[in-house]
Amino acid sequence: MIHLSASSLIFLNIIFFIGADTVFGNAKPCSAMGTFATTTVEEAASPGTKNKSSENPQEKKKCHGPCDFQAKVLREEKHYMCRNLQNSLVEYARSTKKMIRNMMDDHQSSLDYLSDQVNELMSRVMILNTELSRKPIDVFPHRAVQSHGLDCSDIKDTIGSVTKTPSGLYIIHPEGSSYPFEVLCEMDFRGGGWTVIQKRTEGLVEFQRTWSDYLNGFGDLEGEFWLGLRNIFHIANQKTASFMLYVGLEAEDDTYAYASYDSFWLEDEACSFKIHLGRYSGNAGDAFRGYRKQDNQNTLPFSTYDMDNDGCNPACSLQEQPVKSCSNFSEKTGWWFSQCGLANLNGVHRVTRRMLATGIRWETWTVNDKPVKIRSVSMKIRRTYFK
Ligand SMILES: [Ca+2]
Repeated sequence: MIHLSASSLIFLNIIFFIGADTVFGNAKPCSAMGTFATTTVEEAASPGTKNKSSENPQEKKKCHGPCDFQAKVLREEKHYMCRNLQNSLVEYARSTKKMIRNMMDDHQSSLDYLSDQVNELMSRVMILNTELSRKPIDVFPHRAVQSHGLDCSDIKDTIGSVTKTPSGLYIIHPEGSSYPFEVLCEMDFRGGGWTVIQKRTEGLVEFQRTWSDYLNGFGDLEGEFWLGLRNIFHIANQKTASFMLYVGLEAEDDTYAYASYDSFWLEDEACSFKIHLGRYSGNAGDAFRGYRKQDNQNTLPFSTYDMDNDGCNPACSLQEQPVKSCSNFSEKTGWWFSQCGLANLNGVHRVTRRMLATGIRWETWTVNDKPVKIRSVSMKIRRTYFK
């Protein structure tokens, strides 16, 4: 601001000096000014012409006598104008200096004010820090968390009717649940309102987990996760709604397939969350039921390596070896194993440099009679609307 003003002033000064120079030029001795009142404007504006005119012998003759006097008057006029100009310049410089000084003073007082404000804020932060370090437990008192709805479908139907509900994390509190919890809602996929209960992508989250982990859930809702049997139970078993399950599968070669079940619910914890699936539709095949009776996982309880509820009791023969625990046989992952069945979306996700040696299984999705290598998977549920 100051720099701009100063440069403007310098520019003004230059203009002023040019103007002053023009004044001096016009006031050169023996110009036509004053002597010949009838001289044209052009002559007055051109000193060269004027000098020529004054050398004209005829005009010199006319100038006889008063010419010296005229020159004297003009000199005095010039000196007078010079003095005036000098005074004006001095006055101008003085006022410019004063203006700049005032501006600098204004800026300094603004800086002082801001500095005071910063100091005050710093001292407040110090006080708050001191208070926080004194009371580490009472800072965030326990209070009820406000939920957005009963589940993602409910959020879409209620909040979504008023404002746009983007896909992302929401807090839900399903009927029958004693606590609210966070879920990932997909609001753009197939009409929206999907609560994601399982997701696998890069294989960064370990799925070789205990019963307790599968019960309560694990992973990162913004990455890979298992929502937890209790949470899934609370959502899918609400009295006022029925849910459908959608299994989305992506293969190593970027192809996509899905399996959808028009009814999905779980029995309670005492019954080890036995799975119940309705009618299948899709293009990945019904791996939950498989082809043979012993493959069928529908109505089977959930098993982990430390909680064996599978269909191999006491043992099955798989790949010509006796298998007592399908979870152990599946590298300690948890699923609704039958004997052991054709599906395990919680299988170990393994990507080597060239080969995708994945343990994620959905063996009804085949190419050339071989199961497709699955790179990523998600399981999501949505309210079923009866029309
Ligand atoms: Ca067993």
